Amino acid sequence: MMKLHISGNSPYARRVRVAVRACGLEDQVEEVTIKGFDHLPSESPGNKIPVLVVEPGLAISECLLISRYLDDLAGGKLSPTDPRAQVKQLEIESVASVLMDSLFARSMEKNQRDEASRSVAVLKKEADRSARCYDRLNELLDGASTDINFASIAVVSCLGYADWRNPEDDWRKSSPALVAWFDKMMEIPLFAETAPVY
Ligand SMILES: N[C@@H](CCC(=O)N[C@@H](CS)C(=O)NCC(=O)O)C(=O)O
Repeated sequence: MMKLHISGNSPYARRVRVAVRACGLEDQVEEVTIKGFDHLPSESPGNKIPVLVVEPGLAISECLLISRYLDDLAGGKLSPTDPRAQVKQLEIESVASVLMDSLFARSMEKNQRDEASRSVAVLKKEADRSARCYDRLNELLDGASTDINFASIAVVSCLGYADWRNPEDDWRKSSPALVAWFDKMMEIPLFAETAPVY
């Protein structure tokens, strides 16, 4: 059994947790909730989650790489085969990846630094970056299907994280098409059951 080390509210881990379910690999991947960053497996030199320990001494980190590996094992369910559709999905997934990093960077700046050492310039730069990403996702997901794929997994995971850690973004206000799409996605059990709890 492979072991996927996670924390319940991590948006990066959520991408993999959804991929495991969408690929039907629950019987091959055990989720292990970390007890803290001092307790990560030795196979994770970066000391970040998610990390997938495939077997003792052999592990993959980075949510994108872990998800691709699992999807390959499952025979490729999460990416379209049509080249044009593939590019469109990669665009969506890439914008969502940038947004996730931007949300996470701001969350770290706000929650892991005392007020005196917080950088207003970094917070502003990242808030502007996030705003541009919401706008683009609002265009890209306008009328989109509710298919489960790498792109939709990435977008749902970062919007769920934004609601928790960056509620001041109020992305729903300026992104009506994204709201309509996100609300439909959240009716799908694998998204509902992996949502952050706070
Ligand atoms: N690029 C990594 C980012 C993973 C990441 O930053 N995870 C956070 C938890 S949400 C973490 O482990 N943070 C610990 C740290 O920054 O030291 C990925 O895509 O998986």
